[in-house]
Amino acid sequence: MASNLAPIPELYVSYESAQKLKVEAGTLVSHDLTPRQICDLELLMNGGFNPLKGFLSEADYDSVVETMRTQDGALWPMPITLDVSEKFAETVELGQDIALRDQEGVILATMTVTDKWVPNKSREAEKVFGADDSAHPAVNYLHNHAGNVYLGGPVTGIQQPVHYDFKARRDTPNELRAYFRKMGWQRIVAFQTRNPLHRAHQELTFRAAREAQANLLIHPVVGMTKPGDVDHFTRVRCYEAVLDKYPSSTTHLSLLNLAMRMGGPREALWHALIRKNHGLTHFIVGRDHAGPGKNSQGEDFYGPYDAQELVRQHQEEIGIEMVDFKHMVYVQEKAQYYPIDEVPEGSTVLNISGTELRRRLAEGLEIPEWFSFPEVVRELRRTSPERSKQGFTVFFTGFSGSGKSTIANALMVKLMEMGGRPVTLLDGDIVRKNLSSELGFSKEHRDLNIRRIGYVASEITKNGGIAICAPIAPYAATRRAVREDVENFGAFIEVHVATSIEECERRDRKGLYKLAREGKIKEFTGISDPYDVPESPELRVETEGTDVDNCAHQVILKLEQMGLIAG
Ligand code: PPS
Repeated sequence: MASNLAPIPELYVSYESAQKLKVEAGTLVSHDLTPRQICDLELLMNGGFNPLKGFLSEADYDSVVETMRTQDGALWPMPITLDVSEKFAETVELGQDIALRDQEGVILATMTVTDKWVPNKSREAEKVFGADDSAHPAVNYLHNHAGNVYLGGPVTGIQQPVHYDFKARRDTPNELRAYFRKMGWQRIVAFQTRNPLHRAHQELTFRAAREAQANLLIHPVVGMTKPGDVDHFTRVRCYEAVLDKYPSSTTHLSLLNLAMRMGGPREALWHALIRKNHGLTHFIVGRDHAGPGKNSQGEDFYGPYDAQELVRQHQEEIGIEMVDFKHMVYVQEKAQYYPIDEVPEGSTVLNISGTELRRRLAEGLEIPEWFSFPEVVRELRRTSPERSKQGFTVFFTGFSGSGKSTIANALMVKLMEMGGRPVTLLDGDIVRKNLSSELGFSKEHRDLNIRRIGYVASEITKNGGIAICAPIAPYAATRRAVREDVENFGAFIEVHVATSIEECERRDRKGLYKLAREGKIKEFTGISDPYDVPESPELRVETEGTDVDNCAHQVILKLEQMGLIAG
């Protein structure tokens, strides 16, 4: 299969029209795009999502969810939707143009709203991602981050989102097509990745290029990947570090600002379509492509080769050839990588999983040269120092009067005695005095309060400090959101201070329970407002019959066990 490298349609208007539109759009209702929507919009505008002309209409959305095709029959497995809040949706009428802006308020596009509807998110989760299970990152996004109303309609592109990093390595589909034309490349195989390249990947990409007799495009995703992945800055430095291991006349590195959904088979198909739009003729699909990890029962969401199966069924229609690969493993006796099904009998197979790699980085252990390149390991160690040097957050949750603050204080003193990292205590009362003085105790205000705490804690964690938080934090979904914020940068240790409501009320240190019973304080947690008991916190401490010192010591032991403080 040789490529057709003619330019593909974009949604941008001319430079002159864009200048005019920018001024005219000043009067339009504005939607501030989320980071994921910015990624989607960029690929809509530059033709990466060709043939889509905008965010999906309701009919196209239904059709894509149910059949993986738009209404007019075009293969499109992933719903590209503009989710907004109910409040914003009320300000928009059908037929109205709205301005789509980035997070700094810069206008990127306008959209004529042709459709507005409340989606059935559970159906979307079941059909697109295979299960309505929030352990799936995209399902979690759908239920806990995405707005409840979808807007659909054609998009008029004004300008690309601004990127300040790695500018020279970012290419639109038409820029890549032009590059391939210039180089005279006819057959080009794409390698999609969200991980640093280790030796197995290099071997796999070499083999793929050889098998397909094609040039190689390393095409990593730098938009949004799976929560917990190595950040794209580090990864791109890693890719650059190994680029000279490839022949420069046949290999190119280009960054793709895609927001992945980790949708396995459907996602693989989507990736193939995106690569076709970028002028590729071949596409590598390995084991567990775009896999989301385990479901809430601890099982895989998809079979390891489901993605290959689905792409195989549609490759002809898309016009891209799949290069499928089995899992690559290192064979010690041969000092070489082999696909797992081609390993010579009786030989010793070595493999380091992603989890094992993270453990070795976290504990400062050796990472052998057969596994990765020293240049890559050096970059990874710069970003992820061993655990006992990283920041982390201890997040206490429990009823008012459960003893959170007292234990948190004791823990702070113990950690300060050990030294090494700055410690900050974000106690419920202190936060409400300083960060959240205008907030009350409605669900909305509590969520805001906890998200603020989470934001500060994640910044502290990122910068190598220890954040100790001690709010009530009654809602599981909000605690999870904070966990996600923090885990981008370091460990999150949820400690449930499991004092019963009866005991808290009996102690009633601040006299608040009495007032709550008398109805003088409304929405009081445990009395007239709910508390979701943490299902699987890192630690649960019982305060009845255990003194404060001992409770704080249990946290210290947990931290030691997790490698966060040197033993
Ligand atoms: S939340 O839900 O996490 O935002 O609450 P938090 O900020 O931790 O609450 C801090 C203290 O506010 C006092 N207080 C109440 N608690 C619960 N419900 C109601 N309605 C309420 N009104 C005031 C309470 O003493 C909390 O203090 P702690 O430190 O938990 O005892």
